[in-house]
Amino acid sequence: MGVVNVTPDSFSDGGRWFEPSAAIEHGNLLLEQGADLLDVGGESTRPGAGRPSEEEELARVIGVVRALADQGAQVSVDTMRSRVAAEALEAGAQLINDVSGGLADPQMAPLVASAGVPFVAMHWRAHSAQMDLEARYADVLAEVIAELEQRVAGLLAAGVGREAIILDPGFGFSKDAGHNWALLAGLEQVVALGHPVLVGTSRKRFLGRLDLTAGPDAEPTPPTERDAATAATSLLAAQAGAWAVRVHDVPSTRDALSVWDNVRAAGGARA
Ligand code: PMM
Repeated sequence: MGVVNVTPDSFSDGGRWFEPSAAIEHGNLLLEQGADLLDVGGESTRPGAGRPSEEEELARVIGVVRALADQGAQVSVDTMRSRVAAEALEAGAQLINDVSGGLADPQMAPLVASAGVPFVAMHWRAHSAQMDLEARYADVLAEVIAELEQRVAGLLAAGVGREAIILDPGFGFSKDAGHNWALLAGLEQVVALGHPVLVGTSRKRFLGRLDLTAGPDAEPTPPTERDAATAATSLLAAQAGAWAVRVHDVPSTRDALSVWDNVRAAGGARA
């Protein structure tokens, strides 16, 4: 899944594709580079970010979704708002990616139920302005799994089909670096819930601090220099059984996954 952020303020690619024509061009580049799915989003979810209005979010994403879908791309819409999701579906999106898993908008689950489309339910505790305050766990893996199970139960109760639900442990969302590493280490247990699992580690903060010997005040590497680390986490996610990885730089992750394909084809790796 290639990321098309139509935002002025994303942490990872800071407004580079904010103009619709630039976003569409970028989406086409990601497809050429081997993305199977394009995730179009108009709200930055970086920690501390404010929210755009619904009108602003619609203005950012709908034209881009329509243009890419009209060209035959598989498009997902990254939104927490049911109206944005509904209009994106009308414009040709085939999947809804909601980082709040339906918690931010009570109308989201009924929409997903009636539209019958695949829905990514990510582990989420609070909007960006508060999310770091909620990064408290006794056992992050067990709690994320329990909260994802609660989300599945809520979605099923709203009439969403079990087969429509894709889960995502929500790397970086109310998680500090240690929490993210623990989730990556235990990803197989998330996969064992029996739903397809989406993993979004791309360029996130914890990948900017890889040197275990560096002190807490060491300067992190800038987001655009985290693609090699992202390729490594993508490979680990694939090995743990993830269904898809959400990335900004497609070639580096594509190469990492091709390495795994080749090893598997040669019979040397666990499936
Ligand atoms: N991360 C971001 C945005 N959307 N969606 C899912 N399902 N999973 C994620 O981890 C995720 C997401 C934040 O990254 P960005 O600002 O670079 O898009």
